[in-house]
Amino acid sequence: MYAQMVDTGVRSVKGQAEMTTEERAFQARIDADIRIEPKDWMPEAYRRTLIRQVSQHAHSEIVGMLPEGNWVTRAPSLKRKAILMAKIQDEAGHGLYLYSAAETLGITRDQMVADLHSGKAKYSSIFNYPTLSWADIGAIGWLVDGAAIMNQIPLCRCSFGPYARAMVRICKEESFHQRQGYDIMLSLSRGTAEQKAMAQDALNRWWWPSLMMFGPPDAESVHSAQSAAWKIKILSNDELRQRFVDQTVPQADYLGITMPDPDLQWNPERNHYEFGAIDWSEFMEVLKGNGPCNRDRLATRVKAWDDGAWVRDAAMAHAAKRASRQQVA
Ligand code: BYC
Repeated sequence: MYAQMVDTGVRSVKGQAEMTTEERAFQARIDADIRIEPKDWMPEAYRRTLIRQVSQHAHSEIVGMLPEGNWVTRAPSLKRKAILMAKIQDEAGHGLYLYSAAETLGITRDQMVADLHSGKAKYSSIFNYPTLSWADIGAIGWLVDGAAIMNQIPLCRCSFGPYARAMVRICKEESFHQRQGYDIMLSLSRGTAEQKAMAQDALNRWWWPSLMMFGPPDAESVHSAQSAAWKIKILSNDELRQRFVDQTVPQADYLGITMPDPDLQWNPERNHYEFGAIDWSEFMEVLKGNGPCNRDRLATRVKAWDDGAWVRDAAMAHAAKRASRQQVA
């Protein structure tokens, strides 16, 4: 169902018999856990898959600043405001490392930005939901950064060197983000009845979209098989989602708030939490641009880019002037 609705891209895994000599040698390096570096030969589809994933990851970091930016001026204390600003700046940094990693694959930053602005390139579905209360900032740190870490720790071992190395620092910073979110949720859930209700309401709205962050079910994931063979993906969408649920449910219990899932239950035989059905039609709508905030997020990014044109022009003029002075000298 899902596969028919999206741009299919790379789907099946090439067998050894279909590979060229170069492709076989490349796959042997991957199988031996030898990192691929930008100047190494790589199949065109490997390059394209990485450009797609890394640039979309970078866009997610950049667009991800917007829902949180909405609360900087309304943070409940100076300390919370300083922490939130530091977190948002970290996200900008993550976007920049990731754009740089993608550039090593032969795409320009201007092209990546143009693809985001035209709607050709995706960013994480999660950032198309609104932040309605301060508790949402807690829920984003706890759940969204928690899901991001779950996905990104394995990426530190992915086959493409620049992406794997960028992930190491990003994961360290994300774990501070997750802790700050959980700390907000802890304060609210230890607070007044009204504050606890805010924490519960935020969990109710962010839980299911957080589970969708891991992507479609494995059986319907267009890119998974080839990305796993190339070790771009180390764990599958469903494996990561299950790990996230298993890690997060006890954290909700500790907060004294309840997951909005009547089917959630511990299965001692599987040693996992079973959870209810995810509404994949909602996910598809968000991917198609029809989430609650898609249009607003994109319009805000495009405006920021247009408003910043004079800064880019000034930097280019300055660089050109310096270069011509150096030539004269
Ligand atoms: N949202 O075959 P599949 C963060 C797309 S934010 C939107 O499974 P793949 C943070 C997918 O792109 C987290 N689109 O794909 C920042 C593909 O469409 P295209 C960002 C999604 O790539 C600030 C199609 O569905 N993290 O860190 O093998 C504050 C088929 O899916 C989503 C990353 O980007 C989605 N949720 O697997 C706080 C991690 N899911 O491209 C936190 C790196 C799927 O063919 N990315 N799609 O048009 C990945 O690990 C993988 O790309 C995914 C998807 C697991 C997301």
